[in-house]
Amino acid sequence: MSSYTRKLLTLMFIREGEKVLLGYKKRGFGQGRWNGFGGKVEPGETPVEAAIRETKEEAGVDLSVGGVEKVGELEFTFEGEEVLMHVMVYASETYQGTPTETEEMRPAWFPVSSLPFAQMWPDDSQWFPLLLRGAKFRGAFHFRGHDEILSQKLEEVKEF
Ligand code: 6OG
Repeated sequence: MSSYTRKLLTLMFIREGEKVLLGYKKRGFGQGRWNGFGGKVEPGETPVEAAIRETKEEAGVDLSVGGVEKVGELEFTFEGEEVLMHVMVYASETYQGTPTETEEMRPAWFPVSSLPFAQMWPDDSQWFPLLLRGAKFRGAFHFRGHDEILSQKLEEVKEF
């Protein structure tokens, strides 16, 4: 058994009617892919505070704690690597401000019926349908490199 160093991260999806706001990651981990907004939870922050801060930093929009809902928990591991990414997934149906390109992300709205899964992390096509129908979920994905899923678990949960 290998022991993992756990890293706590956040991932935020803003939804407006039949559209979802994604960001094209211009640099760093996941570069070249569309994803929600998020990053590491800093010491002294709750995960939801981190999720709101990261969304402001990366997309320039303001969210309120009351408008944010936790919808998922995902664990990612990578063959040969000792890090376990524990990602808290959030959704918000309200926001303030105009999504704006930043150094890290280029935001764009996508219709829920045509999300760019070919340019997203491969796990996303598994759990996005749950997110889109308002279900809550827990999942774990083990990767080889960044493109191949070696094993996975995914289950719907009633609440967190
Ligand atoms: P920074 O390095 O930008 O945080 N993340 C993933 N998101 C998806 N959809 N699938 C994955 O499969 C992911 N692994 C990490 C969590 C990294 C951001 O990327 C997310 C964070 O929001 C492996 O600070």
